Amino acid sequence: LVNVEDLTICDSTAQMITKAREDGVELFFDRANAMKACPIGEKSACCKHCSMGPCRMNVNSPYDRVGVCGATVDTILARNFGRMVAAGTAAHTDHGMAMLELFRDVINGKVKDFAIKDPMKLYEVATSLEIPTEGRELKEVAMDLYHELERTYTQVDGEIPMVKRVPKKTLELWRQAGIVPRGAMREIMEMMHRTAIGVDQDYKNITQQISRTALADGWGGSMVSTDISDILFGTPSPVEIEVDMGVLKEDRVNIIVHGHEPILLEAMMISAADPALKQMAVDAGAKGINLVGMCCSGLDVMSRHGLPHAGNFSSTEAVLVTGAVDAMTVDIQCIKQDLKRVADFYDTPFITTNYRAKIEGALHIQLDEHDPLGCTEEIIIKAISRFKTRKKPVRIPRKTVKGVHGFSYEYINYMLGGSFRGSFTPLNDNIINGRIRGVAGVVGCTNPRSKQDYSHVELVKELIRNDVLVLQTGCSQMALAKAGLTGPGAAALAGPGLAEVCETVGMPPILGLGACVDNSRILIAASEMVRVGGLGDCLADLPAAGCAPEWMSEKAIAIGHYFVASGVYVVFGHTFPMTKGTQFEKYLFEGLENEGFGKWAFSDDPKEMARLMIAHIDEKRAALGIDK
Ligand code: NFS
Repeated sequence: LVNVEDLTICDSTAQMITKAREDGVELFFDRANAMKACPIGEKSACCKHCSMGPCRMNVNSPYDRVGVCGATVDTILARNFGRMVAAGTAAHTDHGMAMLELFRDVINGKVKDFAIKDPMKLYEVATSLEIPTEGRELKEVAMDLYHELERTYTQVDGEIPMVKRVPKKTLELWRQAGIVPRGAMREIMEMMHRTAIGVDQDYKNITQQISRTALADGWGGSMVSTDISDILFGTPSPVEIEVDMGVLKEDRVNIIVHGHEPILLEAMMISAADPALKQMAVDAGAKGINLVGMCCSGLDVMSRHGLPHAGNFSSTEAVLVTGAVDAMTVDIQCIKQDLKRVADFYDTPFITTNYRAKIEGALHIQLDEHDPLGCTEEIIIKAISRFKTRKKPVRIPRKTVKGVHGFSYEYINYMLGGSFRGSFTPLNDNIINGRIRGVAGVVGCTNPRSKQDYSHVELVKELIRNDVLVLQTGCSQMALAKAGLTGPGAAALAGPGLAEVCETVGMPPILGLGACVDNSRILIAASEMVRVGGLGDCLADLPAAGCAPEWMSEKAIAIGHYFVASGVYVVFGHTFPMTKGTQFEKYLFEGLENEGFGKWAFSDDPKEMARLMIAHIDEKRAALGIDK
């Protein structure tokens, strides 16, 4: 077995890995080490899209053979990459579509347990899409907005609505390149078609559709999801939050909500506040109901309501090992099948709630958005009864850390501009005068094949030390939160310029924006930096870079590519689905930039990732004539 210190820097997770080993429960860390990655698949050099294969290329000499049909390594790599982007885009857009359907049914009165919580945001989004708002009823504007946003998914020709927010020059480039998304369903369908046997066999042509599909995620499904969630549940603003496994309480009914759509956790919050259920918990001998989020669901809701968060993707099995979880309930995405087995071992009810994501053997209680509380009340009752009959000893790691999260684009605008008029001008000014060197997005998953949280934390520390302002989402944000770097105290680790700006504006150098779909907030912030002026006239001109140092999900590849297609330099860590020395690699890592887009890069060392990102930021500064 691998030493626990080599698996994670999260102390709570380390304690639980050790306990699981003592208890004889296998966690994914140990499976990842026992199951070596396939050396060909790891480089994405095999094709299994028909039954003439599977065909395997030689990763050390990629051009010494072709597949049975004649497919070259470049075709195979591009196909595989395209299908990852299609899957990732499908995940975010399906999530966004579920939010949009909920929005429609809230407007037409079919859903009564939720309401429009942020009408101001509704008007802002409508205005950004040129929907008239003057003197109109909220409901009317909302219905128009629904129909407009539905085009994001169902439109077969034309341009998706959110491209109205894209800086003009960036949009012109997309139009010339033929990559403005028509509608997400069409792009995903075409991506799947073009990567089937005997269709598109020109890696550059495949990449064109990869870009169009990915943009339908970033400027489509993900952005719709963020905006509608804000409208329905409130736009986040900074809130102090407690994170890490110590947020579980031995004397309370602990319920973990894990997944991605905010509906489940929002409904759980309503039910957990129900006096009858609270009384039931007290009658069972508990001090109360303790609702805790994990992964992106948790990030979504903690940013809006200050709910505690227990940890990121690599800790979802580990948290069950505490024995303190009285129910774990999940919806969609990043839910390991193994959670069911681990939950069983610790007598924790494990409940799926979304028909899209059932798990063999797990109890399924469908969350019907027309009666969401029916589902969530049942979950809480199950948790209370488990609390009453807890059999196994409970061992909760003591650690909790406080930090500030919930930096929506709207709040950043307000924070920078002061209370009278929001503006990004101070950010641009501080970039131009060099106090802030540039902006980096550090996002994405954790992966049991790399030391949990380590690269996220080391990379972000290095970036802020070099005066780079860091925006965060997803499991990365939680890595930094657990490391205690999401409070104002982190300014002590920032370079002198960034520290000075942080002090003046009263902001931390690391801004947590929320869940993975909220990477769309980064796109909007970047577009605003272009609009404000002084930093070039398209997204590719900005001194900015992105990184997902420990990624694992296809969703991360879709996100990475929509940033690249938008003009951003993106570094991925730990591994990359690519064969070295191929034309496709050269195209993604260099060629796209020559065509005016961003580009991909890879490194598995956080210091090197930071160096690459800073070098890119400096290059952009030089091109803007603001280097000093
Ligand atoms: Ni993003 Fe969220 Fe985490 Fe990765 Fe999974 S929870 S959507 S995919 S693992 S950051």
